[in-house]
Amino acid sequence: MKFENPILSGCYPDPSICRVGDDYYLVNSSFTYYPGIPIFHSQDLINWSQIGHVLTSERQLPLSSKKSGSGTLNSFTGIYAPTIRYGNGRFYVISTNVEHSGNFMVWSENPEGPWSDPIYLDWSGIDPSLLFDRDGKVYLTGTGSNNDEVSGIYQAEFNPDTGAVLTERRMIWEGTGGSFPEGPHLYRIHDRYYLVIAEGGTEFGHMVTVARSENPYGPFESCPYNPVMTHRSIKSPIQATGHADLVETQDGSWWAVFLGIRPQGYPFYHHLGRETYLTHVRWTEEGWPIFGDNGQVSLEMEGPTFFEGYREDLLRFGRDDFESSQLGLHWNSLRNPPQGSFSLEHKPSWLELTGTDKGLDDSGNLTFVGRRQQDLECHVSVRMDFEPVKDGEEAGLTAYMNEKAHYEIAVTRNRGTKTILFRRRIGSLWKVEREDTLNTDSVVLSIRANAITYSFSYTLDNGEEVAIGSGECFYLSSEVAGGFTGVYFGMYATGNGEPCQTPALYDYFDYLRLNTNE
Ligand code: 6LW
Repeated sequence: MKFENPILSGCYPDPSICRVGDDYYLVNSSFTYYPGIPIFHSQDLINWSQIGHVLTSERQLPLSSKKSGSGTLNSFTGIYAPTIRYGNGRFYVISTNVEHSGNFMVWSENPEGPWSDPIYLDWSGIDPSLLFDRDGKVYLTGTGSNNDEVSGIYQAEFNPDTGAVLTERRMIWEGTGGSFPEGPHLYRIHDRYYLVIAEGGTEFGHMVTVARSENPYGPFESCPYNPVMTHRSIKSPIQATGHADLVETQDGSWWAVFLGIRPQGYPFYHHLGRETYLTHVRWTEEGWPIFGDNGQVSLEMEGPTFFEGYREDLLRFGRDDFESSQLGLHWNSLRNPPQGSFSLEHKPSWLELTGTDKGLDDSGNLTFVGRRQQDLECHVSVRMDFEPVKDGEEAGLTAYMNEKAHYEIAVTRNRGTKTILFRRRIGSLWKVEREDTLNTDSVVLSIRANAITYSFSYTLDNGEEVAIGSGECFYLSSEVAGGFTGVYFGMYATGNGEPCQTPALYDYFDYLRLNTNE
């Protein structure tokens, strides 16, 4: 049966997967979004339901910078590429908290969690991975670091119970000469060790390369037809394919999850971030892997034999009316949420956001609850009550790439008058494009997105909809805004330099997909 790529749309980069019996688990990078490292479950590799997050406390996920000293983390840092593995009756997730504590590991006997406190590792570089070998040995593999090491993939033996690195750190493969050899995973397949890595950087030159050896430390023989998967310089709606992780299914077939992008316009840009894709993997008689159709993948491909169709209950779209006492798993805050900044209890069935002094331009902990944009064409809207009592207090709805690239529609107070504004922030450019007086208590704020433009409007209690402005998706793309994330639609509140005295109340958040054929 055919399936559609990406299998996880929106900002779900650097996927890693493991199988336990008939159950598959998958994790992604989460940068400075909190909770961190979303974890998904599937039994067919196509229908994925989020079962939680791996990092759900500030102890596990401190998102204040240790290194920059500024105490804040910009959106390009935080949690990079995790790896999930199962061994010795435990699930392990190993990852990197960039700008904070570096490489760390957490474990749990239950993938839904709770996960352990982080075990910090004496290991440099990023993209750490684990192999639980048949002889009981465990290998820690990762990228080189800036400590004058030759660029390549490094490895040592590892104790997963203590986090101790047991042997010297050794370079095991430099790759095929592409830039940024990273995202390594070591596998024991049949009677060989296979090393799968990414090269070329995570943009349009991205590729997957493979090498193998009789020994976990090499020497590694490079696959004669590397890169085994890339879309560089080919005409495809999917680009930047790379950062793959292999999994063998219960029926003995092989599959790979990996990241890719769906660029728009020309010159190409992508604003949904790097998404999670799936492809079949076949093996040649000589024992080399063939990813997809000779290294290329499509938006529609043949699924595993045990995939029997899409589950309707997993579609995370439609209305969230905040009836539950917990926020849904698809919601994130930006960095650790300020104490008391949001509540689902103060006014049942409403989400209450109380702004701090931090705003959307800051790299600190602002009051923000958002979800990934997962479709190029979609319509999001919220109904909000907000009565600012001081000039500068603000609450609204934002299309947010990072602190230097966001558009928002917001209710505020300006010289004693309640107003509604549309503002664009693009790098060092910042402008309130329009500001109208607002004479109603509640208002519906909307963003309509297509592949080119975000259009903002508000609807008054009398049903009158007012278009207030628009912004190009291009300026919120990774190519312009930088970084490794994708656009989030976020509800936010801020006092713009001092805490808000009044909360903003959100009655519902609607996410409607407008063109499911995209
Ligand atoms: C990830 C690394 C990468 O750790 O970007 O470009 C980092 N490739 O593999 C964040 O996604």
